[in-house]
Amino acid sequence: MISIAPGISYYPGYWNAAEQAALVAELRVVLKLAPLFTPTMPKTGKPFSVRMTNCGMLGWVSDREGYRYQEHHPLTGEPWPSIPLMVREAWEKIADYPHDPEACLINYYGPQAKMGLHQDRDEQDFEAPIVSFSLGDTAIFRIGGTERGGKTTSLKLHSGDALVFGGPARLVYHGIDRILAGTSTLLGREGRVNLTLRRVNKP
Ligand code: MD3
Ligand code: FE
Repeated sequence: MISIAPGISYYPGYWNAAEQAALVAELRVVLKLAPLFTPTMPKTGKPFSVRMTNCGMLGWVSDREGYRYQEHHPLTGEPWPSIPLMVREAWEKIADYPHDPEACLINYYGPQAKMGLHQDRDEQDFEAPIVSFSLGDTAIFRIGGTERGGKTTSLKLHSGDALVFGGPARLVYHGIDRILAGTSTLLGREGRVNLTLRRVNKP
């Protein structure tokens, strides 16, 4: 583990190659039950370049009505599938938080997808950390401070890496500048999957 700033723990290569393949197999089951959807921006309805789905009791969605967590898939109306056991066990190991995650947001980036700098503040509970896992192509991740317009630095996230953002880092600005297409063969196609495990409500 490498501490890259107060509240940010970086675990390069947290999952080995066999574990990454097992995780992808678990995610294929989740994606069959809860297909990727294209979120849209509040008010404007502009589509995100990232496609998403969720597993867990709650899932994050965005549409013209706004950003929110809800119990059902926006297209199928079904409850989200459960979070794979190996992912829940990883949270137990590295989150340093005594309650289970409620949401696991699954982001899929095609080779052209990106995510602008933002804060994650749709949760009620900022005491819990957010844990992220990267799979597939390498991404250029940008991270700033808690104020918009502050200094930022970038970090390459590789397949198998884990990051924990807690305490003073829970409300930092962050985003994905770009995907380095073709840097991994794990997914059997170009692109990147990111999982973020979240606590939404206060325990
Ligand atoms: C720091 N995802 O889903 S993961 C997101 O790679 C999101 O898909 C990016 O930002 C991705 O909201 C970045 C790393 C991450 C996730 C959530 C954080 C860093 C964070 C929340 C607070 C602070
Ligand atoms: Fe985020």
